[in-house]
Amino acid sequence: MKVFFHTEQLKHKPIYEYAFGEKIDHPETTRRAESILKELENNSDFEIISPEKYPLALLKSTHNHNLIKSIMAAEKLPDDNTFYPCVFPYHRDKSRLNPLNINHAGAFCFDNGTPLNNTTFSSAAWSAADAHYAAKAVLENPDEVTYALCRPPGHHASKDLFGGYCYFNNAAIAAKTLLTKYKKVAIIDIDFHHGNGTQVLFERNPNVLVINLHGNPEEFYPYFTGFESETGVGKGDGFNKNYPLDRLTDGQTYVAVLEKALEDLKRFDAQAIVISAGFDTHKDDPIGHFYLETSDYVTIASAFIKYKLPTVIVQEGGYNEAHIGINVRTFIESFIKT
Ligand code: Q9C
Ligand code: ZN
Repeated sequence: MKVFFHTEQLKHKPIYEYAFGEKIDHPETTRRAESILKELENNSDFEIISPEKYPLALLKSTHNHNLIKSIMAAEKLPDDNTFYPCVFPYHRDKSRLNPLNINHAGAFCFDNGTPLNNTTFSSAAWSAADAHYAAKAVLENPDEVTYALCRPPGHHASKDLFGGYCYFNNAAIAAKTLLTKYKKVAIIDIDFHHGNGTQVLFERNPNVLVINLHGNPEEFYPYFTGFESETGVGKGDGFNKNYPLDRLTDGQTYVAVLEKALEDLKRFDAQAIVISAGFDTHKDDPIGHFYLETSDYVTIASAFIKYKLPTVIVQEGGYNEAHIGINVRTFIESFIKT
């Protein structure tokens, strides 16, 4: 299996965040990617490929140019300085906006857990590159499932807003790449958190079906989106599906809901899929609240494999550094044709 990863992605190192008023070690560490790499390196089932260049044109067609400039503005920060947006102008007054002023980055951000430093742009751009090249590889060879080891993750980022440890929406970049060949693409988001960014990026698009399984937003981040009533907008109505699940949902319940949810792939006539794969659904995840076991990722993979569709797997969350590597390997190796 082709695995896409660039070492620049290890430069962005958020140190802390505020969670429920407490300063905590930032969960989105480089050790997550290292744990995954450790499981995939020196294993003949996996070929780790460094993407050639980052897809600037795709980034610009997916995100507000001033959002991109804002994240780039942080490249001028000194090494020991990290900017935490914490003022979010609700009116987003464009007349005052100067994307080169780092203090204005809050105009493009929706929480205070997604800091900017002088390595953030590069790491996030190369993370997006993984998703783009993984999708390109599927365009060339539709029978081979590919894996983009994206980090920082992407599914909380929308056109105008970064947040939730996400800067650029990697899954959206993969989907857009697939759309150059396939008319109908589905994104299935199995991260613990609702993929609010992915939802809003495609909510008006009837050619992209977005399916999301996640912790009930009444109780869990991102709180304001992920309800069943969000079904898409305008022409896209009917092409967004949310499945909020209870705290401590186990593998059996999870897979039953997933299998039901995936029946829409047939009705929609999906020609290719992107799996936004978060592993913060594991029972030992420090920030997720489901109760999945490592073996459940095999069953989850089987639910997808049944559809025999060209597939790109895009890494999202998963914060237990001891387990994430094994969980990722367990999941993705299930897709290798034998
Ligand atoms: N300071 C992903 O799994 N916690 N993101 C917010 C606010 C955010 C998780 C606390 C959790 C985001 C990709
Ligand atoms: Zn998550």
